[in-house]
Amino acid sequence: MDMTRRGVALGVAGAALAGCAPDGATAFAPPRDRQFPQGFLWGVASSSFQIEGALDADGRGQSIWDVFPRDKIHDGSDAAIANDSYHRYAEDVALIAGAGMNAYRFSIAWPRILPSGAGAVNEAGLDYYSRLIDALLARGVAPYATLFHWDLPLALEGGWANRDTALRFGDYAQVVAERLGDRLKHIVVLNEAAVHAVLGHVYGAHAPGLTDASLMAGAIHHQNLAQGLSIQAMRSVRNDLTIGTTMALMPARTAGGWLGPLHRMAAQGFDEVWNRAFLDPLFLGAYPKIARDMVKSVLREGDMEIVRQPIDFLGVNYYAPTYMRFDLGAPSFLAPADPPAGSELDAFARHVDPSGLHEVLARLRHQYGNPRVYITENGCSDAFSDGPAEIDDQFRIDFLRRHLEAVKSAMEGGSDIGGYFHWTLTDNWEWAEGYRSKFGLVAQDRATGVRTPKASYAWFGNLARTGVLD
Ligand code: GCO
Repeated sequence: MDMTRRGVALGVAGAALAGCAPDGATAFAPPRDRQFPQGFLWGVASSSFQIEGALDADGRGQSIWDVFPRDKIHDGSDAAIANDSYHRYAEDVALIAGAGMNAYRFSIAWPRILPSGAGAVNEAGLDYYSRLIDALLARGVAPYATLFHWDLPLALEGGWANRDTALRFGDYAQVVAERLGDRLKHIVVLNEAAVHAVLGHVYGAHAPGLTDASLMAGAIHHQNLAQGLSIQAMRSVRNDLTIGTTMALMPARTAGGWLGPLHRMAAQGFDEVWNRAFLDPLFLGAYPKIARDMVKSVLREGDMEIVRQPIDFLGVNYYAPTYMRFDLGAPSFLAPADPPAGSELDAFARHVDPSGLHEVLARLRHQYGNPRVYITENGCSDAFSDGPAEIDDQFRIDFLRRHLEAVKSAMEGGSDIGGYFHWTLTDNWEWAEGYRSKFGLVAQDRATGVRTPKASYAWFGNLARTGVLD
């Protein structure tokens, strides 16, 4: 089973067996017109560890991903060079601007700014992002910087299990706001805290590679707390920042069958921990029941006021729905299920289902006060291969078109959606999948680093320039 993206069974939802969860895909109305509004953001997203390389350059400290065992990476690779974007960022910017995109979501590596996670600021690390930001602005591309895309400084003892990490994150965010905020106006605080918490701490499939379900409490709550503290810290030094955060939102569905009601309860348990453990504290100021029971050991008085910060936008990362089933033999009776027979599958064997994106967007509208939303990631991989990329990637164009129809339809239904960032610009190092998974609009020759646009690059560029979904 692919543990990087598939719905995973959580050993955490013993109390999940109550209530009902939404079940199954719901069709959405096709968009009435195919013109996106003026000013809509069209961009690509990336993350520091997946593209930068240059792990030893200019005083960068180690991150938890630097020491993640290579035998847990499917192709045994590492990210020592990746896209070498640390040195070749000007090529990335030229590709982005050359396609007519007006925004770029990248992430800042915390260990480049604060090599020990706290304390002394590394000027050379700041300079790199300063150069990148200047290069983007010079080409009319708005920088959107994620503060934490999983490359936690290794020096922070205990990682997210330790409450102190949340405080240090607040300090780091303040440094970024103070030192880059004159030109960097858009901040994405966290990337997919759920993925980091579950795959990194329960399944060990991602760094820090731990397999201890009791760590979920800290991994969830201390990331939420860090988010709140960092927003407060950044607002205390600048009042002109647009601040949001990004979540991996997945509709939780069931496999059906005669155990249907029990399966639906399993799906609800998953939903509470994966989606609502992050949405509810931020927008509603409280954890849902199962997540609350889980985090109570680390929750302190006053925390929820810090966690519930007004944000300017929510970033939605969407790839696929998840399927869950009740299983007496599984931890807390919760196990992943396969998508229904006959479902169209992506390279990760996940259900290709734009209706799931529409469902997520409708949920935000109905249950969370219709926040301003940017789609901060969406995309699909070429078929897994250690060979070259698929340059004539018609399947990707088709995937994008259908998911953007879901976005436009949600907008016509009243969702406040301001932009779409495709994951990703250039094929890069896909965590536990290594280089065999390729999500880019642009291919990269790994031996030379030379970038070659795929067919989808031209298609997306046309969309970015015209705003018309052909
Ligand atoms: C994630 C990360 C990205 C991935 C992308 C494709 O969501 O896992 O944000 O780093 O590379 O999602 O799986």
